[in-house]
Amino acid sequence: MRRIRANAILILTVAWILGTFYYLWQDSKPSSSSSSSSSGSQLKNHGQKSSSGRLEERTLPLIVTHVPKVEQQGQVLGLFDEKAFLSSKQLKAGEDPYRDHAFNLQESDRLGSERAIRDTRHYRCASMTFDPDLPPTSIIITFHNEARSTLLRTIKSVLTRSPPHLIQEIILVDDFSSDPEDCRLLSQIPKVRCLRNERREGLIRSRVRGASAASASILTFLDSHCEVNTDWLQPMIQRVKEDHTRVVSPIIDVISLDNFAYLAASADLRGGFDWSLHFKWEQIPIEQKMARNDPTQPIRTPVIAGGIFVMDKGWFNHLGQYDTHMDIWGGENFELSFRVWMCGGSLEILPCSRVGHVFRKRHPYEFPEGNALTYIKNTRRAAEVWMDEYKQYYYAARPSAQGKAFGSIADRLALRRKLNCNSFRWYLENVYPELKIPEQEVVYSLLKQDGLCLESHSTDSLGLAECKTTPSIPASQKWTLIEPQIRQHDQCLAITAFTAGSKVRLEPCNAKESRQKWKPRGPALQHMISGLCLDSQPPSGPPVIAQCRPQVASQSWEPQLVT
Ligand code: UD2
Ligand code: MN
Repeated sequence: MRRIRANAILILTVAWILGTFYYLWQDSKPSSSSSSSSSGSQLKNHGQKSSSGRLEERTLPLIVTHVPKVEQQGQVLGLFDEKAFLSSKQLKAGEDPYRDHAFNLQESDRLGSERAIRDTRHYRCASMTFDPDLPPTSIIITFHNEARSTLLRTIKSVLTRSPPHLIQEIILVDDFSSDPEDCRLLSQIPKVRCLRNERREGLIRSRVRGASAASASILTFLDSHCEVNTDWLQPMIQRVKEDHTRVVSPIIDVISLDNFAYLAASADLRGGFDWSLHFKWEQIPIEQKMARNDPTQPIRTPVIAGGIFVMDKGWFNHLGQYDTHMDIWGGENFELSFRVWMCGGSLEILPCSRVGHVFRKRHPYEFPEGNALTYIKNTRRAAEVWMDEYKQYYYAARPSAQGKAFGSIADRLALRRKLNCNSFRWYLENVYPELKIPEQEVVYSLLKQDGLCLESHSTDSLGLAECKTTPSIPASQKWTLIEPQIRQHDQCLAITAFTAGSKVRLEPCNAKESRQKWKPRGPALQHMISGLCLDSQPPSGPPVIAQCRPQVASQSWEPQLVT
C-alpha cells in the first residue's frame, strides 16, 4: 500500500516537472504564438472600451495567421533594406513616445516590420469560397509624416497576407511629409510606387491623385497605420466584382495606440452619424440583427468610416471621385457615402474581411487653417450639396458652421444633377430611417395663463379659454415649441405688424419669416425682432404684442408639457 502511494507521488512529481519545462519552453518560443499571446489567447475584453468603444466582448479562440518564412519575407521586400529603414529613425532616449504620432512609437518600433496577429473572423468565414478569376486591385495609401514602423507594417501586411496575383501595385501618396526619404526608400519594394505631393494637399486630394495613377480596375484605400488580417481582400473584391456599384469596407479591428495589441472589433456594428455630421459606430438595428442567421453576410451601412474601402475604379470616376475642394481631413466619408447611396450604389461592411487600424485620440499633424474650421468647411460642403432641406438640422446642431466660408459648390451640384441622384429624403427613408429627425422630437405643451389656456378657433381667432384636458387635450390648445417657432401643426404664431398693440394670429409656417420668430424670456414669450412680448390684454380680444413687462400676469405664459 505504501509502495503504491510512493509510486503515485513519484509519477505526479515527474509529470509536474515535465509540465513545467514544457510550459517554460512554450513561453519562450520566439515565433507567432508568443507575439500573439499578449493580444491573442489572453484577450478577454469584458466590456473594455477602446477609443472607438467597440471591442468584441467574446473571448475568441487563438488562431494565428500564417507567418511567412524568411525566404518569403525576403521575396516580398526585394532589395529593400528594412533594417536600415527602421533603425535610422528610432525614438531617442527621453523623448515622449506619443509626441509625433499620437500613439506609442516605442511599442510600434519594438514590433518591427511584421508580426503575427490573431485571425479575428468568425470561424465560418474560413470556409468561404471565391471566384478563381478575381480581378487585381491597386492599393492606395496616403500618408503625412507617418511613423516608419507603422507604414512599413501596413505595406508588408498587404504583401504577405494577400494572394500575390490580386495585388497589382501599392501606390503610396506622400502628402508632403517633412522627410522625402520615406517615399524614395519605400519605392524600392517590389510593386510599391510612391508619388510625392509638392505641397500639403490633405488626404482627399491625395487619394484622388493616387486613384488617378492606379492601373487596376479596382481601388483599395488604406490608412497608413493598418495591419490587414487573413484573407482580408478576397471577400471585398468578390462583392465588387459581382456588382460594381457596391462600395465595401472590412470590419476595422482596433490596434491599441498604447501597447499595439491587436483587438477584435464587434461584428454587430455599422457606421452612423448625428446631425452635426459626427461619425459614430452604432448597433445594427434589432430587426436586422434578428434576421441575420449567417454571420458571413454583408452588413448594409448608411456611412463608412472612410479610410478603408474597396471600390470599382470606373464607378469611383463615374460618381465624381471626391470633392477636391475639401481640405486635409474629415467630411469626405459623408460626402462619398451620401453620393454612393443617393446616386445608385450601396455601402456594406463585410464581416469576413478584417483590417486592424490604430485609432487615435488626437490629430498628430497640423491643419493649416485650423482643425475646427477645416472640419466645418468640409462637412458644410457635404451638407450643402447633398442634404437638401435637411441641412437645417446640420446647422441647428452645429451653429458655429453658419457664415463660415466653404467655397463654391457649383461643380458638385452640377455633378449631382448630371448623375440624376435621389433626394436626401429618399436616403433617410430608405437607407437610414433610424436617424431621428429633430422636428419629430418636439415638445407639446399647453400655454397656460391664470388657469386659462391659449386656444385657436380659426387662424384669425386666438384667445384664452378654459383648459381642456379630458378626455384628451384638443388640437386647438396643443402647441409645439420649436425655437424660434410656436406651432400648431403647420401653422405658426405670427405678429401682424412690428408695433406695440399689433394682433397676433396663426399663419402657415415659414422658417424664413421673421414675424414668426419667438424666444422665451422668463415666463414671457418675446417676439425676436420687435422685442415685444405676447400679451393677452384685453382678455376678450385676440392676443397682441406689447412692451415686455415680465411681472405682468397677461404676459406670463406657463408652458405645461403634455404627451
Ligand atoms: C478616419 C478615417 C480616415 C479618414 C478620416 C476622415 C478610418 C480608419 N480612418 O480618420 O481615413 O476618412 O476619418 O477624413 O476610417 N493624411 C494625409 N494628409 C493629411 C492628413 C492625413 O495624407 O493632411 C493621411 C494620414 O497619414 C492617414 C490618412 O490620411 O493615413 C487618414 O488620416 P488619419 O489616420 O489621421 O484619420 P483617422 O483614422 O483619424
Ligand atoms: Mn487613421
